[in-house]
Amino acid sequence: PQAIYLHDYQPPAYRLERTELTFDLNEKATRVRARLHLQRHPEAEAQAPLVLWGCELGLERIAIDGQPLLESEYRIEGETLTVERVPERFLLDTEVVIEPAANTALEGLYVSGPIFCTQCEPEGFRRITWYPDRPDVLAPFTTTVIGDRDREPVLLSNGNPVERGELPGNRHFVSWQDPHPKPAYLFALVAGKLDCVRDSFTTASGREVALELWVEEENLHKTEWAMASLKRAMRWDEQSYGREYDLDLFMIVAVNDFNMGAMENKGLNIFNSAAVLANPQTTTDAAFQRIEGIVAHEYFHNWSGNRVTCRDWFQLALKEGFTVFRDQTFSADTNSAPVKRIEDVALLRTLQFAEDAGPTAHPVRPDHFIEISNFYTLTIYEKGAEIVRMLRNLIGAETFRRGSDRYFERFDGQAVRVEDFVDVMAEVSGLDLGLFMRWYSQAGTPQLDCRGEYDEAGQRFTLTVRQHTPPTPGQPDKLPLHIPLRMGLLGDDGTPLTLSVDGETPGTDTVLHLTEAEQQWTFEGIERAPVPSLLRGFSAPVRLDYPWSRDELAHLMRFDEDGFNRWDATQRLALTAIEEMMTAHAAGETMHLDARLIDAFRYLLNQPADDRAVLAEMLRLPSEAWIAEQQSQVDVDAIHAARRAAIEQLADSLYADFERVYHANQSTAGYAPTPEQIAARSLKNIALSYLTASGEPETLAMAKAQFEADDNMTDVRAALTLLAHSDRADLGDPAIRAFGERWSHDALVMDQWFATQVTRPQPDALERVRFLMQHPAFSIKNPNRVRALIGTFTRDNRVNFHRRDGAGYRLLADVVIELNRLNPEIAARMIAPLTRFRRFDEARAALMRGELERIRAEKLSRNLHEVVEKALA
Ligand code: B3K
Ligand code: ZN
Repeated sequence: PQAIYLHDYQPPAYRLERTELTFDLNEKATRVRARLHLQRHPEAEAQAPLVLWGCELGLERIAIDGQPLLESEYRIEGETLTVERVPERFLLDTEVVIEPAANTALEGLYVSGPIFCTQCEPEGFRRITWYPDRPDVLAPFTTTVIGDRDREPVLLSNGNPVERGELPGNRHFVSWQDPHPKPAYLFALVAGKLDCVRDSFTTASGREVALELWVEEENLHKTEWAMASLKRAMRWDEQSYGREYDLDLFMIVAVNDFNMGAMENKGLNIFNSAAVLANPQTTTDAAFQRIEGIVAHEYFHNWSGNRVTCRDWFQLALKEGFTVFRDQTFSADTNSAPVKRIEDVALLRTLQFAEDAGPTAHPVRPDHFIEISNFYTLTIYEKGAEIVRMLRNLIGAETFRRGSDRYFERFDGQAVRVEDFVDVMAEVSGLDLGLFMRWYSQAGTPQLDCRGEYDEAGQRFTLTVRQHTPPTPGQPDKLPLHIPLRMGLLGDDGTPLTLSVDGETPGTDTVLHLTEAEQQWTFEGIERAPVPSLLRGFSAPVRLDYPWSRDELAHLMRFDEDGFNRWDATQRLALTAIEEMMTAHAAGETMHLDARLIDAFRYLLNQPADDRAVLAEMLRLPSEAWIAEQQSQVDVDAIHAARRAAIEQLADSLYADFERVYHANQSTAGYAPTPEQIAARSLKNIALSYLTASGEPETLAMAKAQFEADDNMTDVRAALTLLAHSDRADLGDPAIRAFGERWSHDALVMDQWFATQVTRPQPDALERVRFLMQHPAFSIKNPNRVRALIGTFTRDNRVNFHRRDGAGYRLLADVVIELNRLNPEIAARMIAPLTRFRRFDEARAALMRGELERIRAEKLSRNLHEVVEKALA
């Protein structure tokens, strides 16, 4: 396979005036007729050939202006079809036959159970028909869908329905018209037996929009939350970005087999059922919030992605980074803002930092790829969102809003580049963002080394900051970046100190602009040695080092004005304590938890409960993944043992406090996924997890009672996890059995059942995974099942995945080899943990490498080929 380079970009030679499609649906043989009204671009050469893309299409007919083409008049090579000579303006008419039922890759047109659906981003449309399948070719679409009246009573596509009718042979059709020109990746079709929940939304300018949520009948009781979330998102986008919806109809469809969370097709969003269906009995608080965020994300794409789209796939972060930033802000406004930030940063710092440090590291705007599907990554999405956040912080929220207004206005209906977005922001703010652009081209996580020096005689504090970005594949040398460092100084009594940096209005909080490899700032008039609070709100996606003492961290934990940094100080304090225990573990000594961490937790547990949501986060010890990120060579066993011992010692020392918090946060009202209730449940369940870690037998009885009370899935799942992960099989096994029997009819709940079992820390977890792969509720063809069982195991059960005998690696390789044939996109995602072998000891690295070699010996899909070659390079 050949790499494609950004610098090879050529504008399209032919424009599309109109696309007319007709689908005659059949699982085994769907006939697709495409009438493409094409016109040569005024700037293209008269001789320019017409190039179309196609993949696994049975071509039955191809004609230009009614004249069938002879075989000598066109050429098919790989995925392209070229016609050397075409008129300046013409109608290309093709007919192909495709087989949706055989499509296990879930790209293009496929069947999910009895439902026909599509996934076209990024390059799935070429599996439907021959087409200029690139995001910079836009056209209005008319789509006629023909189906069986009984099997496919519902026939949907983008835009508005304009005609429907009956046909012979118990068939019927619906024609759809989408007036907004769009690239093919935003095309969608859905057909099948679906039920509809209807609502409506009145836009700010008073237009009525019909809202439709289409689901299979058994899911009708799980639609309320997504519909409510959609309406909140529509209102928020009007208020926060001045963006109104632009069609009379907005539809969401839930399907069970889907590679990603959802897809923003124009007017017809298609969702993975896991990312849209919710009900208190079946869905945890975390899932409720995730659904709200994804519904909003896809809706927001209507402007950031659809009305203004990407010129080419290298610009993917233009729409994804911006849209993630938009959904993050929406969720922060709707729920606990500091907790949302904490969750987003925790995800970024563990998984995205790991990606940035591994063999598949790439810039937020990559400059080449073999398979673009491999680039729907945390780097593009999450780091992409951090870049937009930095921009807003650099120029201020109001100026940013003026910039986004101008961006949407200027580029409406166009396919643009990252520069277009950043240039508008530079224009409205007058700030030079030239250096800032490096964030898009340089891969890797910058490291900030900060040092403070207090000069008592001069009453000044000097902060020295060095920045450096480690090499990544293909980028050995890095340049300094423009990094906003938000900070403040705390006095020894906890009061925020006034900062006078030259030229600025004094305040207790400031943003330093790092632009050089090393810089220094001096703060005058500081009467006693301060404690610096750095990188407030996580103002840039960097690793930050500062030699805080533990007492200073405890000080920040108590007094920092910035909620995020109070949490971060607690994490750092816990991290140092756990690392000390890991050293003891390695030396074969007893692991003692630093009393200062216990004191800090005691303090937290006895604070007035003004922000329970943040408190719950502060009580969560750093994850195994984040601890691993600190190590030059990851010692999975020591991490697990030390973290576990820390939890147990906190539980023993603070039992009464946890018990009080557990009881004080019991819900009295009926379940609602409100921020207040979510915070209380979160706090209660973290307290319960500490209680059970104490080993006191009555604590598992409390978990059992909570499980049996069966009030809502958040509490049930939390209790089930504690029972199932305990050493008390007499309590765990019956709970697992009861849960499995109760929910065997609900695949999304069974995914939680799988996930709970495969995260068991006990050494039988891997055998449990193999066993559950044979369970009737599991199917390797369904991405949700694969993620729940295999993805959860390899990501969240590190001690068992990294078993010394290599059985975990073998298991993952077996799965990847099978997925390579069925669903290359998912295969290339699942393999990620194996590609990180360089982070582990020699014996483990050799075993992981061995499995990669075994995979490499297969006939690999383009997706897997790209990842495996990078890993072994
Ligand atoms: N834009 C889609 C991505 C789908 C790509 C799958 N290969 C989902 C989203 O970011 O909204
Ligand atoms: Zn998106």
